[in-house]
Amino acid sequence: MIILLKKNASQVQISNLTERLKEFGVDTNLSVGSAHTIIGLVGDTSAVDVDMLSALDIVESVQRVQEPFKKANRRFHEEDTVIEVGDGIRIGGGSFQMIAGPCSVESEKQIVEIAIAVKKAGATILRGGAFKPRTSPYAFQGLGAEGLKLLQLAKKETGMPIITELMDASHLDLFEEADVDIIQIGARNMQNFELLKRIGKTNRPILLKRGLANTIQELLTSAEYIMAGGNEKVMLCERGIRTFETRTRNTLDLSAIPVIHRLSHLPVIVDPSHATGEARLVPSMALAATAGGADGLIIEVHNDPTHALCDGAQSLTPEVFAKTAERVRAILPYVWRDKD
Ligand SMILES: [Mn+2]
Repeated sequence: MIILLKKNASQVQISNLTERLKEFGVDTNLSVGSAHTIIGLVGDTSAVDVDMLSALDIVESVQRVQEPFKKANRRFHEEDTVIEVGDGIRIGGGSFQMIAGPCSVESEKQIVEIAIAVKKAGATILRGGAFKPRTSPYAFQGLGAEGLKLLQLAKKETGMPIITELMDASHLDLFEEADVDIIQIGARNMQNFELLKRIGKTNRPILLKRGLANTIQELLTSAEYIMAGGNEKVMLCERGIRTFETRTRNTLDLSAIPVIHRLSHLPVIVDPSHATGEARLVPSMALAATAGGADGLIIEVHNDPTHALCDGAQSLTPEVFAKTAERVRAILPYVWRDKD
C-alpha cells in the first residue's frame, strides 16, 4: 500500500502516522522527495483501513497494491484448495464435479427420481432447495425442514452428497441434523456478514454464490469472512450478474473464472441455470464454463419442468442434462486450465 502525503505534512504528523500504521502490524518505508513524501506499507495490509487513512489531514491519496483479502489470496496459498465431500469426491485442484438437481425439493418421489437420473448422467452431488429465497413473498417458499429430510432420503437412496441453501443461522442445527454436505450461501446473502461469520465457525464446506451486483473482489472478501472464522472449505460460485441486458435473466461473467483462479486458490463453480434463466441456453453456457476452466458446474434439473414449483423455465430435463454432461466430459481433456 502506498500513502501519498500532502506537501505541508510536518515531521511530527508523519511520525505520528507511522506509529499508528505500525499498530496494524505492517512495516513502513518513508521516502521523502522534493515534490512528494510517500509512506510505503510492507506486509499484510488486509486489516488497514483505507477510508480512515484517506480522511486524515496530511494524506493526499492512498493506493492499494495488494488485495484486501489474505486467506483467500493465492499469494499466500499457492496451491489450489481441494475440498472433499462424500466418499472421496474432490472439488478443485484439477478435479471436475457436476452438481445437479431441482431448484426446490417438492416431494419424495420428485427428489429421489431426479437424484437417480442425474447420478446416472454423471452428476456427483445433488442440489435441492429446502429454504427458498424468493423475490415475491407469495411465491413457493420451499418445504423447509421437511425438504431437508427428503434430501437426506435421496442421499441414502443414491449415495450422493447433498447441497442446499442456508438463509438463516437459526437453521444450522437442522442442517447438522440432516448432515448437509455442502452449505450454499445464496447470491442475496453474499454480504450477510453475520451469517458469513456464523458459518465460518462450522466445518462444513460452503458454496458461496456471487451477489447479482457484486464485484469479484467483494466475492473474495466475503469468502475471507468465512475463512477468517476458521472454515477454509469455501468454493465460489459465478451465477451471473445484473447488467443492462434483459434478454437473459442475468449476464454470465465467464471471465470471472480465470480472474478468480489468478487471485485465489479456492475452487470456482459455475451456475449456468440462474445465469441465463432459460433451459435452452444452459447446455452451451455449461460447455463454455467448462472450457473457461471452471472446477465444476451446478445445474438445475427437473423431471417435469413445466410443473416445477420454482425455476422451471431454466431447468433441464434429465435427458438434456445427460447430453450436456456427456459433452462436458468430452471437452474436459482439452481444457486449458492455466492459473496464470
Ligand atoms: Mn433456482
